[in-house]
Amino acid sequence: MDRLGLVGLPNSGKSALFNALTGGDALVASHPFSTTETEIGIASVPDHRLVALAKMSESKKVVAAAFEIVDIAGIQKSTEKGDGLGSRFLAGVREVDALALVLRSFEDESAPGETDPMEALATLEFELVLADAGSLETQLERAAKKRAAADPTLSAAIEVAPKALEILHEGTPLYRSKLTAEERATLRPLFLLTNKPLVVVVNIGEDEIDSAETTVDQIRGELGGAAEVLAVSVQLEAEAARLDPGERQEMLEGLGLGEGALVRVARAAWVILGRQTFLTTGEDESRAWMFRTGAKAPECAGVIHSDLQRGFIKADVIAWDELLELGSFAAARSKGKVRLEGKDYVVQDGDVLEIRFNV
Ligand SMILES: Nc1nc2c(ncn2[C@@H]2O[C@H](COP(=O)(O)OP(=O)(O)OP(=O)(O)O)[C@@H](O)[C@H]2O)c(=O)[nH]1
Ligand SMILES: [Mg+2]
Repeated sequence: MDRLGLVGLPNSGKSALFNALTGGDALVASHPFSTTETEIGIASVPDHRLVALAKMSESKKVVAAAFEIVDIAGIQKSTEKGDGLGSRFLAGVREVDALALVLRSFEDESAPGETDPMEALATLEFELVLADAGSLETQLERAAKKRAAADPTLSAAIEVAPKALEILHEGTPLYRSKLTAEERATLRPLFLLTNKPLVVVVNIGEDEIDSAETTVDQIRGELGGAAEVLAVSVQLEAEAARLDPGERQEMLEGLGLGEGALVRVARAAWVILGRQTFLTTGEDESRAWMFRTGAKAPECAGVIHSDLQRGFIKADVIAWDELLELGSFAAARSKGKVRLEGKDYVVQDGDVLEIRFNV
């Protein structure tokens, strides 16, 4: 399961976003550093394709795609007095798959904090770069001491590391740098924060919904293609998340918030992580599965179970909407609409699969 780590300045709305995404109950409070313990929750992502297929198959169980959300303490400017309580909490997001920077734009006098998203971005990037430079220096020293014992993935990473350190010393996050995709992949075992894919969530006030696109464009312009950027009215979404699904939909639509933050954040995360969805459906269970964009049928079978990858023979494949229109796998088969695909088939987003295997 992919993990998304929330990073932001104090009182930016990280815990409120955490609650909106996970339906959780993290402490949301108007004083800075209200979060002191790293909290992990599961965000189960609504998918209308899955709902329709489950209904078609009268499935007993429905399992949505999910990811883990990690909420940490607010990041403090290290130039300010004290050590910056939040900075050591960055360890809590070292091992996530992607970072979500929460930038506050909403105004609220009772909750002191930075409300200029561009300022917040600059501060956070500075702190992330500082943390990465420190971590990389330590790792390089350690590697120099025991060069002989180094394992090969790590030694490849250590070879690219000086170039990365130079970039960090210039104050540039690695996701903004000219490092190639390959170099970034090589560096992955070093768990650097700015080497992770990035989603930026601008937390807008209820009164800013109409002007949000301007702010989003500004951030996008600043970051170029380095991140997925979206605006979320976190407070409203957190309130909506407490309702049951029907009422939530009604509230979101009433406010013009469409599918809601969860679906939008999930989509942004999956774009930046290179993930797509395939589905399985039957009487027992309908389920959405995440797979690596570009993966072939056996790799996708392996997402379900390693036996299915090992013993992979063929996959029965049909697009979800086509299947829905035909009403069942049996009907689709009798009309010759189910394709029998082999091990070189590149699975598409929204494919429904039945794996034939033999172990
Ligand atoms: N008006 C408004 N208030 C918000 C919004 N999101 C969060 N808040 C308020 O801002 C305050 C801080 O929210 P939290 O979610 O606790 O912020 P945080 O980033 O987790 O803060 P720390 O854990 O202290 O770093 C709370 O009083 C929230 O009610 C929003 O979208 N609009
Ligand atoms: Mg918090």
